[in-house]
Amino acid sequence: MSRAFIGVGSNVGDTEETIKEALHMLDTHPEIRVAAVSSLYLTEPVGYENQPWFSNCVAEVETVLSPESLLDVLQEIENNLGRTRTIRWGPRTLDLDILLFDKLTIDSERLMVPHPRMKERAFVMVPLVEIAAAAEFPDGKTAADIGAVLESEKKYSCIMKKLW
Ligand code: A4P
Ligand code: MG
Repeated sequence: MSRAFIGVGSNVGDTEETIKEALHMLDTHPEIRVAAVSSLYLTEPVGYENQPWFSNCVAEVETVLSPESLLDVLQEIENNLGRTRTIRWGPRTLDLDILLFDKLTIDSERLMVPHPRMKERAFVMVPLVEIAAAAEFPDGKTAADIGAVLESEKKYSCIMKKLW
């Protein structure tokens, strides 16, 4: 059994409903169990700024799937929930990213774990620290360690509002 963390984001349509539905689909998958979900945060868009604010949360899952098979499931859920995306970092109905998968480092064309941009992103790190401050990266650093770096760089307090 592996433990993974999934970053969940949405900024098109009824974001809260979409995210609830996505978490339900994950949890009802026979080979995935959702063990914890963070608060839902309303966050300022990062990267491409001329778009609506995002709803973001992080889910901890237990799974017997390989990382690649977990990614297949995430992409199927994104497609089922009608994801439309035309601009990189632009608006999307649903984005499901694998943040961490056990303590593995994966660097393939299809999958990079830990997610390459997560350490600089408060919309990922704040919810991750909330549910799993002790979660370890492959180098042994914890989510709390990375969160503390963001905080010291004053990036931790990007505008965020708790929705749940
Ligand atoms: N891929 C590689 N590694 C992974 C991984 N760890 N998890 C590949 C999931 N997918 C991974 O992803 C493109 C390809 O990345 C996939 O086919 C997969 O093989 P995508 O989701 O279709 O494309 P994208 O959304 O443009 O890229 P990505 O990487 O999801 O974007 P980011 O970097 O996550 O940025 N601001 C706020 N406030 N909140 C947000 O949630 N999200 C983004 C998206 C930008 N700004 C945001 C937010
Ligand atoms: Mg993605």
